[in-house]
Amino acid sequence: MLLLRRLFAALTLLMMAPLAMPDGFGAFAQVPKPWEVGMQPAANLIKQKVIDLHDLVFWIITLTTIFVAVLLVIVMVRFNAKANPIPSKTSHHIGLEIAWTVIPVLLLVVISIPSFRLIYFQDRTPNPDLTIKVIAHQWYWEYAYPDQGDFSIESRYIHDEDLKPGQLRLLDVDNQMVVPVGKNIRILTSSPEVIHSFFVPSLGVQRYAIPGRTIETWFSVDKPGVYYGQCNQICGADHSKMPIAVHAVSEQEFKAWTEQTKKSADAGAPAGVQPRLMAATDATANQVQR
Ligand SMILES: [Cu+2]
Repeated sequence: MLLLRRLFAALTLLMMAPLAMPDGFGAFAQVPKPWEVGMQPAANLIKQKVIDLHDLVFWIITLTTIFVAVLLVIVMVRFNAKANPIPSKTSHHIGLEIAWTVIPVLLLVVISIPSFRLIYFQDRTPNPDLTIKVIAHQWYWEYAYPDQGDFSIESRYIHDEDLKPGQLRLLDVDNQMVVPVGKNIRILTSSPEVIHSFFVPSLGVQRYAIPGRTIETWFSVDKPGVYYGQCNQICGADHSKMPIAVHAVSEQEFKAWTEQTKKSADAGAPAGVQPRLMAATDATANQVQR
C-alpha cells in the first residue's frame, strides 16, 4: 500500500508539475509535454471536475483490481491440488452471491452520479457571455463570431518549413481562436463534410463537429495564455494537421482584436479571414441539437 501511495503521489506531482512555457513564448501556454503522465493541468472549473472524476474512478479501479488479484493469489496458494487434496463440494453461498452482485452495482452508482453531473455541466452554457461557432473543415478550423459583427476566421496549421523559433509543430496555427478571459463562451460545433472533434484538453472541452447538426458546449478560461488542442476524431488524410490554439486575452484586448479583425474582413477578406460563414453551416447554425 505504501508503495502504491508513493507511486500515486509521484504521479500527482507530475500532473501538478510547473505549467509548460515553451521557449520564445512570452505568455503562459498550456501544451502537452514529452513523457507527460496524467492530464494537463486544469485551466478552468470544467477541467477540474474532469480531473476529480478521473481520480475517483482511478481509485475505485485500483482498489477493485488489487482486491480481485489478492483473492486470486489466495485461491491459488490455499486451494491448489497439493495444499487442498480433498476439495469442498460447496456450490452455493447466498450471502456471497448477494454481496458480489450488490457491491459492483453500488460501485457503478457511485461512479455514475458525478459522471452524469459532469456531462450535464458541460452540456449547456451557464449565462453565456458570447458565442463562437466552430466549423470543422477538411482540414482546417473556421471560427465565427456572430456576437461581434458576424465575421469568421480560418485557422490552419503551420508547415514545418514556415515554423518560427518557439512555434510548436502541429500545434501552432496561423490564426488563433481569440477569447476573453473569465467569460462563459458558448461553443457551437458543426461541419460541412465529415465528422471532426473540437478538443482542448486543458479547457475540459471535447465536442464532435457533425455534418447537419449544431452541438453546444462551453468553456471559460481562468487566466490569459494560449491553450492548445487538436481535432481528435479521425477525419481523413490530414487529420493530424488540425491543431487548435485558443488564445485567452483581457476583455479590452479581445474588443480591439474583434474590431480590427472585423474591419479587415469587411475590407475584402485577406487570407484566413472571411466575412461570411459557409452556407452549409448557416443553415444549421440556429438549430441546437439535444
Ligand atoms: Cu478533423
